[in-house]
Amino acid sequence: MSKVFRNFIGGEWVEPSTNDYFDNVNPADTSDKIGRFPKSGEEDVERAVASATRGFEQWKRVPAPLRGDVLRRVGDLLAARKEEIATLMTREMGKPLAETRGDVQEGIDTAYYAAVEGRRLFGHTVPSELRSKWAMSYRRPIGVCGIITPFNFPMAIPTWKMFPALVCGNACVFKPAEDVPHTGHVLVEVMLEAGLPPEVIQLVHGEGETAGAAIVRHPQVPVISFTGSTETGSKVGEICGRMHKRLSLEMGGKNAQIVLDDADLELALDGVLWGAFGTTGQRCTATSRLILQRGIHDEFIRTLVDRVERLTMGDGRQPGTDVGPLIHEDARLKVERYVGIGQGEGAELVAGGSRLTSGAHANGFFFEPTIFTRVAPMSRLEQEEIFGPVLSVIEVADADEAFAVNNDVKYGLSSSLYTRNVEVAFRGMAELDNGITYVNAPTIGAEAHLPFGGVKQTGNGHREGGWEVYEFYSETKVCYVDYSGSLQRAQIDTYAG
Ligand code: UN1
Repeated sequence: MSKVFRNFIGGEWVEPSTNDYFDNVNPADTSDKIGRFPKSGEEDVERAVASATRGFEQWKRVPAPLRGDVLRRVGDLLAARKEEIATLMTREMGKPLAETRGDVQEGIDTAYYAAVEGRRLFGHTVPSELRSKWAMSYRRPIGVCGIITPFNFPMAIPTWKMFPALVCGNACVFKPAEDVPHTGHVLVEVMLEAGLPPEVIQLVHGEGETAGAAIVRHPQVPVISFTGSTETGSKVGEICGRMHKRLSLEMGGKNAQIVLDDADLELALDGVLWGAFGTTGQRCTATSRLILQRGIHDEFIRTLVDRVERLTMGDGRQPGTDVGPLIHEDARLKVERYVGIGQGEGAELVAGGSRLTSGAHANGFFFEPTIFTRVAPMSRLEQEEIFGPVLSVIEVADADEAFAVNNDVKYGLSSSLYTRNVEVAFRGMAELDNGITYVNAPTIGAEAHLPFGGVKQTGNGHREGGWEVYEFYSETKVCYVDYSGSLQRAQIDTYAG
């Protein structure tokens, strides 16, 4: 019998109103059942929001530096439990231990940044155009924030959203992806142990279409932050638009690594292996296109294929595993479908292309790291997000053509440019249409203290991480204090003696 987990609603661990549960399984071995988690319904969300509203009334009055202190303790507790959390995360999500340790570290970094931000939350004091008048702005909390997160970064992404929201004085209703509820459970445990008042955080497990949708639609949840597919993001956006909610969307990518003839090829090779096949390609920032300049194309592909064939796939908890499984069978079917689409479009399959189904791979959702060359710009393989270990190679004549190919997709999260030419590097930074550009580093690996997000269909203009996210989770209030003792009319009396 696997363990039965609960929601955290109204300050206590409770069963779902539906009395319905789902199984959380290890994607590397589906016979390994981790636990049963609540399939929550509308009523659970209703209770969570009512409780979070009470929590908000209390929490918004706690001075921001003290709110920050709670987050510092969260960081300390995550650091103390890092290895344990990384292990349970690999078990439910599949990526190798080195990566899940990194994921927890991103949460720790985010906590410590948030702790310090509690002592800043800067507003502005500016001169008034009138005499004896003071003008200033400061940041106020907003209310209950609905936090809906994906499976690929079970710790980092929830912390990117919740920690700034909390330091700003908001309460959170958190629905982690149904593939990674265990990490979500432990995160909430840690937040409570650190001293967060119980009603400030609510954990509602369940499916996007039911629990997630109920949070998005709830009139007492004025802020929604969602990371997931562009398709679901559009649905969330429609509802939030109609209800005038504040919404942060972080969605798809079709990120490219560009390698020019003058690049350090060994460095570029290490970069693309990590960028394309790290997290089994299941990152919004994953390298799914490799744009190679003609002069180095053939040699680069030869070495790349050789290196890819030596990657070890398996259980991420085993030492020596380079690449873990996909998250579930639907993800694997999608990858398979795109392999078929690529072949149908005339691209050349030069590595991988198949599921692994025998021996140690028999019970997991494994799919070989896959490379297509001769991929035509504007083909479906080149344009659409696959979210798996599939790399499409496009050959170009020069840097200008590489930039054009990079930009000719509907997404715009990250890009990477390998060159030793400083002029071309700076031109790339200016011309590549992405929220993040790396020079001589892969498309993955954003740091928690810088703004994270993309242009075009990747997002809706907001950023997570860094200093910018604090603007999303707070409302700017402006105060004017007139101590002149007489009526002064702005724009009219400005120049009056
Ligand atoms: C994501 O894939 O949604 O930059 C987040 C990176 C990580 C975060 C990825 N720090 O690859």
